[in-house]
Amino acid sequence: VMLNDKEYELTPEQEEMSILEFATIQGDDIPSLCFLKEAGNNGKCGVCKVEVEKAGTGKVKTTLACRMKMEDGMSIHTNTEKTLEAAKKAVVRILNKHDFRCGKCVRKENCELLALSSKLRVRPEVKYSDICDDLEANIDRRSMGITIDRNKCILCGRCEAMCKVKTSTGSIKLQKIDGERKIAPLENVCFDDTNCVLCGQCVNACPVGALQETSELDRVEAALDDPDKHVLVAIAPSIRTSFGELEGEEFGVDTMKKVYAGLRAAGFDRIYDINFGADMTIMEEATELKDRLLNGGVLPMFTSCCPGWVRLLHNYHPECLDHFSSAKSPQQMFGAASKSYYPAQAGIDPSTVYTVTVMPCLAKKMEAHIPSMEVDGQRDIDAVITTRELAKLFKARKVKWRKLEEEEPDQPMSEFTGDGTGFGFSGGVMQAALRTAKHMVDGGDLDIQAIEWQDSGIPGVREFTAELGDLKARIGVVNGAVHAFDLFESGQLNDFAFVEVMACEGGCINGGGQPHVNAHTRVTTDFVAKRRSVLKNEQKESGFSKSYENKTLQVYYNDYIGEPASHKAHKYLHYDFQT
Ligand code: HC0
Ligand code: SF4
Ligand code: SF4
Repeated sequence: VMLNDKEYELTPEQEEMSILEFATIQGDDIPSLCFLKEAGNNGKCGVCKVEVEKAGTGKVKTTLACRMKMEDGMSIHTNTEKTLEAAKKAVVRILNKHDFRCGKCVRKENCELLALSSKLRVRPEVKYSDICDDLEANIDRRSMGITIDRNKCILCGRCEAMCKVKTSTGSIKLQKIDGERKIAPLENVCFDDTNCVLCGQCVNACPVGALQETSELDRVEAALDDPDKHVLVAIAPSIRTSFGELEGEEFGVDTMKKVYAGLRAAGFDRIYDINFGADMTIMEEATELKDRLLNGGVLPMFTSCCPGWVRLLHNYHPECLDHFSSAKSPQQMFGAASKSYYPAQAGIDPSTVYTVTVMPCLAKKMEAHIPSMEVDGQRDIDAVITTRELAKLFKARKVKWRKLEEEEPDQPMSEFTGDGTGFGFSGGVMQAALRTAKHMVDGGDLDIQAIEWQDSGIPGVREFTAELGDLKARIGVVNGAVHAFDLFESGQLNDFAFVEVMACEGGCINGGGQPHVNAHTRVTTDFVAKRRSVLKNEQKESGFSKSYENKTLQVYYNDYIGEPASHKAHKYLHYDFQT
């Protein structure tokens, strides 16, 4: 085939591709706003016009690049006067219905519509205030996790497609509401009252500022400005590997120590790391697994640290709630310790402590809001901001990324192991829990590098057989919400002893609060693998250290909690996920 007068030989795989996808892989930037390969979305925006001459026809046709498949002998031109005019026209049509005031928009740094409008040098012909006099009526702020601003929505369908493909819940849809096509949660009720898992993958798919997290930045800023509050912050395992993307770094840069420095510069009183909480979760979860295996408890045990997965099970399989580990997630365990152990050590009044987490996740906002996630009247967590919100906080507080030097976090709640770090990617929680469980059962060591994962035959589910004492346990790792349904449909659920589920494909490194990756880069770069490599590297640098080796955590148990699963541990570190 010829693409812009350059010749290419099509591989069998490329013969199945659309012109748009093929050209994108060759580095050609055909403009488009609705194309999202991984969700199979295309054909809605009308921007990607190209000129094509099929072999032997002698006729040049203008067509949508996303809708036509590659064919031997084709000649394609993506950059002609005609295609440019068609793209401009289509973009102006979209801009005419779009609130094109970018200055205050959450996506101004990386909006795909703004980038394309600048590239094509087009502007709307209509003033948005002439067609809409009540902006607020178009904003849906009901959900704890997701806010919809329909003034920005371009009806590209990417969110709907992403939700369907990645979760199969179909929780967000283009629907006729009051005679107009609008994007909304199913039946236009609040997301939190639907089967939506609040994973936020729809938000990640949005090319503009129409879908966003429900922000808690105002509350965090108010706490920082309140002299009577002692404000703690802790970052999730997967913030260190993605935050740089928002400050102009490449994918896969480890920014952990600069993030600590930035948080200190932003005015937080204490800087901690949720990886410590991850080690806490492992101590409790492994103890519970051992107990269930040896004493005939409910199996398989399910991980309970991903609130997207927790919602999914509540909504679709409430009969299985007793499979959840009762261990709180690292976020909530850390929070409970920050309101009990920390004030006791520091000699301060727990009611003055305000605990903020930085999470790659929208469901974590919901988890922190669960009314009973508190101990002795102290909320475990007071506010949750996403990776993206952290970048906005740094801007608001005039923290200059380029000027930051690496700094260390505060102690005692920041020592962590390689196992804690692994929580950020799919499979990491499982490996960590099994290593500690094995140590507890037979004193042995599980070499996580030597684990040979097998394809279970169930889509998106990996497995291996772990040996714990005399027991052989079938272990499953479910990579993405949609595959949790595959596991249930397989009829094999009860053959497993322990199952990890992360709602987002790849785990939290690809969570719904992470930096946006545009549709083009999603085709050309395996950004999830690059983010994962940072965490794997940290694990290696730690010597693959294990949760039960965390010295500070041992002190916490010795001085404060007693044993894992003790009465006190249950009070602070466990939760009844069946409620
Ligand atoms: Fe995750 Fe977590 S690993 S869910 O992805 O378990 O959000 O990064 O913080 O809590 O540790 C998210 C990430 C966390 C928690 C941890 C777990
Ligand atoms: Fe679907 Fe997840 Fe978005 Fe809910 S948060 S609408 S489940 S993609
Ligand atoms: Fe949140 Fe991580 Fe679960 Fe995604 S995988 S919903 S980011 S906890």
